[in-house]
Order: sequence, then structure tokens, then C-alpha cells
Amino acid sequence: RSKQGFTLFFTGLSGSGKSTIANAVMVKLMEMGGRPVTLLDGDIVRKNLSSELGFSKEHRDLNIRRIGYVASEITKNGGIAICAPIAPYTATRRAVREEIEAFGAFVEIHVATSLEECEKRDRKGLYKLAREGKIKEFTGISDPYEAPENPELRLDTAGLEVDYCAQQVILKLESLGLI
Ligand code: GGZ
Repeated sequence: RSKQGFTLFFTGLSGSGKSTIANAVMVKLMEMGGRPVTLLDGDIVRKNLSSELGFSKEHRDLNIRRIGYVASEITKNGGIAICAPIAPYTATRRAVREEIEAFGAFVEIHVATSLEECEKRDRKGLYKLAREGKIKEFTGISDPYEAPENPELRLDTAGLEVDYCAQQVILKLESLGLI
């Protein structure tokens, strides 16, 4: 009998490493075969599903609820959904967890790379623009990030290799009996 579906939900600041780890985990899960794996990355969802939305609390919540709905359908059908938005609000993450747990497991991974480290990396130059006030409502600078209190896994990527982080996620999924 094949195992239940589940959703892997990465949350963390811009530049924390969510997308990078999510991609590495996706590759590992695909190599294992079995269930189909769908990646719902922040960028891709914003482009294809939420292109009319900005970054107010209302719009961020709507974005996360859409991601949650798609992930719940995938989970219901026995697949693996990997989500990687910032998802800054605890209550919204909890609502998505409840929606998904009706059908399968919800595994929350807090990519807890510090603001200092994310800003130091500033891969896309967005922190600089946010500090200059050229991007408004920027998470961590001029908008809140509510860190999860009880994630299934917490990873601070500073000084860690991508592959090591991805392996920690795989080990967690094994210990939860999901793979
Ligand atoms: C945060 C912003 C903002 C503001 C643009 N605040 O590093 P990135 O560039 O690729 O990831 C960030 C992405 C955040 O979109 P999400 O859909 O993940 O956010 S949420 O879950 O809150 O809906 C960043 C870019 O969009 N970006 N403006 N003001 N990030």
C-alpha cells in the first residue's frame, strides 16, 4: 500500500535559503521515486497564481491560502507538495496546516537563517533597496516575520552546505515515517 501524501512547507526570510533547499529536497525525493513531487516556489506562485497581489498582510495571506489550497489537493491525491514562500504570519500558516492535515501530513520547516546573514548575502539586492526605502513593506526590514514556535524542523543555513540541509529534511521525513 502506498504511503499517504504530505506537504513540506518551508518558511523563512527572503534570502534565507528556502528555494535552494526546497529544490535540493525535490531532487532527492524524485530520485527515490514513488509519489509525484510538485514544487510551489514563492517566485513561481507569484508569477503564475498570484500575479495581481502585492505584499500587504491581506495579499500575503491570500497568496499563502492559494498555495495551501493547491498543496492540499496534491496531498489529498497522495502526492508530495513542496512549498517555499516567506509565509510571515503564524495564524495563516496554522490555517494552512489544518487544511492540509485533513488529508495527510504537514511538515513545517523553519529556515531560520538570521536577518543579519540574509542581509549580508543580499543575493538580489533587495535588502539594500528596502533599507533605502525603495521597497516598502519588506519582510524583516519594514514588515513583520513571525517565527514558528513549533516547526517540525528548524535549520539555520549559515555555514551549512545545501546538501547537508536537504539531508536533514530527508532524515526528518524518514523519522516521521513519510518516506
Ligand atoms: C518580502 C518581497 C517583497 C517584500 C518583493 N517583502 O528573495 P525573493 O524576493 O525571491 O523572495 C521574496 C518574494 C516573497 O514572496 P512570497 O510570495 O514568498 O511572500 S509571502 O509569503 O509573504 O506572500 C522577494 C520578493 O518576493 N519580494 N517584495 N515587500 N519579499
